[in-house]
Amino acid sequence: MELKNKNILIVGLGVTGVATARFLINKGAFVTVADRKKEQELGSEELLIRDLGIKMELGAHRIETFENADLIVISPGVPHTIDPVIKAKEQGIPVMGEIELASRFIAEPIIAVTGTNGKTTTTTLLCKMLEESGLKVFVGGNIGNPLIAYADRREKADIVVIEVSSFQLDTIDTFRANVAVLLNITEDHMNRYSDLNAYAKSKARIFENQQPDDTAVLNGSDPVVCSLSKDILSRKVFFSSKKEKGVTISDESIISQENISRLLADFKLPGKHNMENAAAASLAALAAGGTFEGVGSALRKFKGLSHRLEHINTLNGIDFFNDSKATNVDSVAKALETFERPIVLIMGGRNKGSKFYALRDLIDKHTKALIFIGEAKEDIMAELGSIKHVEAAATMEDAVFKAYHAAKPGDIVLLSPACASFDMYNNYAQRGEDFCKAVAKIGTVYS
Ligand code: UMA
Repeated sequence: MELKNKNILIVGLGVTGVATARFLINKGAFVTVADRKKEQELGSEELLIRDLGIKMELGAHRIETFENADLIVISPGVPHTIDPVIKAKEQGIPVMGEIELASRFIAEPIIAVTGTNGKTTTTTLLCKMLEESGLKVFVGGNIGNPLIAYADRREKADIVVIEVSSFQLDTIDTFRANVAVLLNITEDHMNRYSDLNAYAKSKARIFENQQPDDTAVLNGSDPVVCSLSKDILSRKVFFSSKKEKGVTISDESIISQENISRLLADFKLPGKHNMENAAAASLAALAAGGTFEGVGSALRKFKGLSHRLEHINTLNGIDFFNDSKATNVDSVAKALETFERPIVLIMGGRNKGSKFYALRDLIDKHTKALIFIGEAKEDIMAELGSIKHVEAAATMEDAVFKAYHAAKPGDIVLLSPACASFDMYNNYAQRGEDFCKAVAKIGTVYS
């Protein structure tokens, strides 16, 4: 693909836009970056790229700029359905996402992981398994490190592992994953997709360009994933998890049933969902050339990631868990199912168009009190308020103190919001850190 002297428009100036701009400049393109934010709303990191000789168009998007480009590269957070993009496509101007562009410049095998929940845990674990097998790995994508940064790099890895979101899959064309993993599909991002079917179709695009010698790793316990598997051309391997039976696999072309059970016996993170993530990562790693020993070693060492059912402290016999990454209903359901003890649940934030009532039965069974935070307070209250002791909190600290008073020794206080964090924080990590800070304060006030 020739980029030299081409007029290329990048839409969105976040981490993807910055990395794409650097890549394109290195390829000799004339680059313009458009972002609907004003200059004063952008960070210094973003504005630095101006020094590379890049044109910036900030504030509202101008249709002429889109129509005058030779190619448009859009960031994942920019819907491919916005007016200027549609108009440019009508004029025959090619539009692609950064994953598509990057993949055209990558010769190494690619393993891609998608799903509604568990992507980052699985991607990280998979990377560790391959590293423990002696391979040099690049890990990136939706995890926070754009794939285009790898395409731009001189030093190459043996294998590329990426987390991909539905947003990124919406703008692929020829992108091919040698091993593709689909963990699960439940409702999420309903403020961007018309319904679950549209969202699921976007996720299934991870298999779109696979060939018969590629591998698809699929969750056989997930009905939506199973319904999408008919059209996949590559070798399909399903993993299924049952609480009593552990994980079973559909065929032994990658590893025997006995050996996968032996491997997973060494994995200690709580919850059925984590066992599914571990099974998916093991199958993908082995399909991509990882060794049995390497996979086993990573499974034994893996301690889990921050903000995902992370145990923070035990105070007065009450265990505090930070699950700030749980931004949709299904991930909260998985968190609730993990514990046998009574839970005081802190939830809320910015509503992503979720159906909170889907949590009614689980909340009824597992929780003793609910504390609501953020913008979505009223929405959640309307759907769940009648079933439990409920309180609204003004801040995270207020929520954590209220939760502490509602709990008894032996109970669990769980932050698992079912909402995005953007009403109160820059991201879920900042929200999780605020929760930890409030837990630490309880420690000092009541110790
Ligand atoms: N913007 C426009 N016009 C629009 C819409 C947005 O100009 O119509 C601008 C915004 O003003 C903003 C920029 O686009 O300045 C943001 O672009 P972006 O949201 O794509 O931000 P990046 O920093 O490039 O982050 C993206 C992913 N963000 C999203 O998908 C929303 C990051 O995933 C990802 O880590 C990063 O690329 C590297 O690949 C985040 C995420 O929340 C973590 N992902 C979702 C999830 O995991 O659920 C999918």
